[in-house]
Amino acid sequence: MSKLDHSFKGLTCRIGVDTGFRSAHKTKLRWQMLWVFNRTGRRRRFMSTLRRRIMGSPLARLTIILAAAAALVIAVALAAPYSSPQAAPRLEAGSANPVGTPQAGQGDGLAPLKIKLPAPVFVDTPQDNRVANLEKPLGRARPPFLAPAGTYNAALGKPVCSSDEEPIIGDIGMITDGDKEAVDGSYVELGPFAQHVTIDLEAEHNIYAVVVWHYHKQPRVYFDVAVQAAGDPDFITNVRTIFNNDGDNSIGLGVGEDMHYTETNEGKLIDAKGVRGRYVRLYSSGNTANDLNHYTEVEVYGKTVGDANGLVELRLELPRPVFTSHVFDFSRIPNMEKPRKSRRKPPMVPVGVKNVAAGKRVVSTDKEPLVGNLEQITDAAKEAGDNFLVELGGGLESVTIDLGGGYDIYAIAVWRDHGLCKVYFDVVVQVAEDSDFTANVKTLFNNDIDNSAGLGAGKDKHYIETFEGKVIDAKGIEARYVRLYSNGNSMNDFNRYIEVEVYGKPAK
Ligand SMILES: [Ca+2]
Ligand SMILES: [Ca+2]
Ligand SMILES: [Ca+2]
Ligand SMILES: [Ca+2]
Repeated sequence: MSKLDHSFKGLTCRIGVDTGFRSAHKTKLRWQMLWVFNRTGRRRRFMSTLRRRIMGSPLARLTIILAAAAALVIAVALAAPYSSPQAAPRLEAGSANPVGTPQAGQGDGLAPLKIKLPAPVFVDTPQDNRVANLEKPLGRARPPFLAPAGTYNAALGKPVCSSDEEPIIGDIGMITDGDKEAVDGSYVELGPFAQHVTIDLEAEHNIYAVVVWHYHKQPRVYFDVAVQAAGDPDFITNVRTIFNNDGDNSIGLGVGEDMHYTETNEGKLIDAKGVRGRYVRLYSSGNTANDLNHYTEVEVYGKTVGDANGLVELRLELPRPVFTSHVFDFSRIPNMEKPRKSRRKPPMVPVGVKNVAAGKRVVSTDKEPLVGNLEQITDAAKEAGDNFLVELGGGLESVTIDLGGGYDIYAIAVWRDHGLCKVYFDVVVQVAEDSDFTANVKTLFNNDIDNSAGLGAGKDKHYIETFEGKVIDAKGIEARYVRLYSNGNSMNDFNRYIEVEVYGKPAK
């Protein structure tokens, strides 16, 4: 099996978590954490009473130790599975509201964050509760966290750097790759003692929450966890600390007053209260199991702050990535786009730009598609798979979308066939004022380098289909009709579409 095949398998086998039987696991895991927490607290109080008695009566030491052993056995046995949280030890202040809930007076427009949780992993490792200032587990699911509508995970696929540039296990990019399962191959291991990682959101955001999963395969506690946001990569301007449990200021960011907490599949959700920043840095220095530092995933929920021109990053809803082991020598195709390691940087668009192609009428040079029907090109479904495909005949074919009126168009996103790794030929995208493409015709993209389609020789590059689609920057051009051409692909002569989106605003 090639290395590529192996990584494909690794990625695909993790898709589709969170199925039914796991909800019982979650309940059991929560219950177990709370029970262990309560039990440890009782034992701690008992032991301190015991010590006082031993100090007062040294001659009775042996008797007391024997009695203590018996009492401990009884105490453990009495800590019944459903012992109530009220019976818990003293460490409850401060953890009563571990989830940052919305501040009163933020008004309408709040919505619960949709945080997709990884599968809980059950390992019978007892939780180490000797950690000072440890947050009490909730014993139930974390309540929803409300944030302004339209808040999204701005960290997904964004670049990360680290104080340890050569991790012991994994690579730094895994911190924002969307995979948060507690399995080998899904976490990064950084060197010992204090280390930090910095995520570049690539634009200023109002940050409402940071969710971090260090390593949730065991109920560990990480030390000196601190999270900061800043306007610059060196953390000099506008630095804000949004979490800090470094109680003795050993990492030097100030004495942290937040509590230690135990890793779970829910991750740690930190209320960032809308703080503004482009860079988010996370510190830690070892954990209850070892001196090393781990990250499985970090999510930063926020919204972009418009730039000086009031522009924001275009937000696309991406379909699920699907990988195939189809092997093709793309170096044989001329003028190929260089594959990107990180996700594509989206174009900047005015606030309020929407997909104006959704549900709009589509016509084609091939009136009877081989697979599917033309409406599916604008039906908003864009997952990979036969049910979502429209396949047109062989050779040069085009589809035309009528937006139903004039729009200022800022971007066009095209998913042809991202379930298979292939390259389409003679991809041309045009817009026009009329359906015959005679008035105000503008070519926005053209990779027909030999002008075989007759629309002029194009200079744009060939690209491989992926779940990210192809996004073409249209810079606010006014038009009513959008036409897309293609002429077969690297596998066969047919022309496929899964979805086309046109981002715009009604023209004034
Ligand atoms: Ca990850
Ligand atoms: Ca410390
Ligand atoms: Ca051509
Ligand atoms: Ca579709």
